[in-house]
Amino acid sequence: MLSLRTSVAIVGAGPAGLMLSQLLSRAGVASCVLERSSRAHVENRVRAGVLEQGSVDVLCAAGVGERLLRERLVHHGIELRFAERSHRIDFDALVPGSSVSVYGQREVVKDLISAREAAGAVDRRELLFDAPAVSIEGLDGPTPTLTFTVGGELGRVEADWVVGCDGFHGIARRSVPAASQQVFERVYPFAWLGILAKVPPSSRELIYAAHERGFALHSLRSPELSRFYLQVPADEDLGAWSDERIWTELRVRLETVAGWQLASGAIVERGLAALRSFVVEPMRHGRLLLAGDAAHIVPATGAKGLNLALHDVTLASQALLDWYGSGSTARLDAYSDACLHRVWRVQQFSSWMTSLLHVEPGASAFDWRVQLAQLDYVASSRAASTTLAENYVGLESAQAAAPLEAASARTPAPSGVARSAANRRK
Ligand code: FAS
Ligand code: PHB
Repeated sequence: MLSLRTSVAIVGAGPAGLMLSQLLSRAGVASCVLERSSRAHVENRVRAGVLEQGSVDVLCAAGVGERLLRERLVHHGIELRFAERSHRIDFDALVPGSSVSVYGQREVVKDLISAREAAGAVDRRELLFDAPAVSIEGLDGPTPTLTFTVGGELGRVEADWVVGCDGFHGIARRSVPAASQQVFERVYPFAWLGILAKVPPSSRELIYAAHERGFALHSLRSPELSRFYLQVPADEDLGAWSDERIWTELRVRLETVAGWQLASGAIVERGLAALRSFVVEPMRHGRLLLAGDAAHIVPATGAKGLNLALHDVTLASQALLDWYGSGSTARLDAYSDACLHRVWRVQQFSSWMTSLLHVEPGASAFDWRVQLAQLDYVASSRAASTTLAENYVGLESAQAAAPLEAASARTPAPSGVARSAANRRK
């Protein structure tokens, strides 16, 4: 039996778990990360691609921003494509000073693992791969304990705190009695077929295309690598999609404006991803905090999953560092509500963007016309475009770009409304 003792035991070495261990380590608080998969598997998982400025800022502040700042692609807009038209959502015009960064999630993970390794975490068994956590006990007491397996051996970690960063299929959320949790879920009646292709992008910015046959997304990773997604039925068989069929369908859904052509190339990775909205409340139980996909899933349409995960662990690290520093539990007590406030904002945006761009199975001709009318409104109304832009770049980034007090000074709330609301509360 391998016995370890640490301050914070972290389940999962995805971006959330790795980032949390990096933030704690830089502040002198020890952690132990247990990861069920191999390092190679974790480093090669192709997933998210878009970082909000707030995420870039926290990665830089955590000392893992050097390659990110060197290799990222800064984007100042996205394109909506529908009804044989293209409309650019211009972040600079709508949310002055805002942008997003295209930088693959697996690059973020590689940077974080490199930083943890350089700090000696792997040598000191503070980051263990091929080490699945199998149980979590004692969450209501001062010393929760994890058991795990590594190299065919059983191990246990004693800690002050456990943070479940083990994703949607992890054990942390399931270690809490169901009666103590409330689950909110929507499974969408379609999925995404995603490919990574060795072909220069055919567009400088991301193209979100709404088409009667289904949604398509042209994203990218570098000047040589493009990322694409196709809406497919929820129970689709990946084997039914040859390379040729994938490129043909991408062309049908993306080549809808005069003069624009899609370049194709070798597909180096492909996969199916279900689309789901999921939230578990609360995100804390005694000495267990939940963070990232372990607590919430958003449909990838809004490019938010990774950004939400990094936001959660930033709050978790601040809360834990307060406790270790002064014994204060204020941020720990507020952790769940603080995370959930942003989680639900992002849930609303991601589900709205998903319904805006995808075709529900069985949708009627009327439904499609209504959807086109909404797309046309978003494309032509400054207010609607601004709503999309400020949520897409991330509200903190939007507020950082235009401080709220400046905005409210320009448009003071009508006193009548404020008064009547106050009256209603009496
Ligand atoms: P993760 O799921 O990334 O990491 C959890 C880790 O915990 C994994 O490494 C897992 O192996 C480990 N683990 C699980 N159980 C364990 C146990 N018992 N013991 C030890 N370790 C355990 N988001 C976007 O913004 N854009 C996208 O395009 C996008 N595409 C996606 C495609 C797919 C197929 C999936 C599944 C998700 C996608 N996401 C996307 C969302 C994704 O990026 C997540 O939001 C992000 O990975 C969240 O990070 P973590 O919370 O760290 O969870
Ligand atoms: C990606 O590049 O993987 C990506 C980009 C934007 C999204 C979803 C995925 O909305």
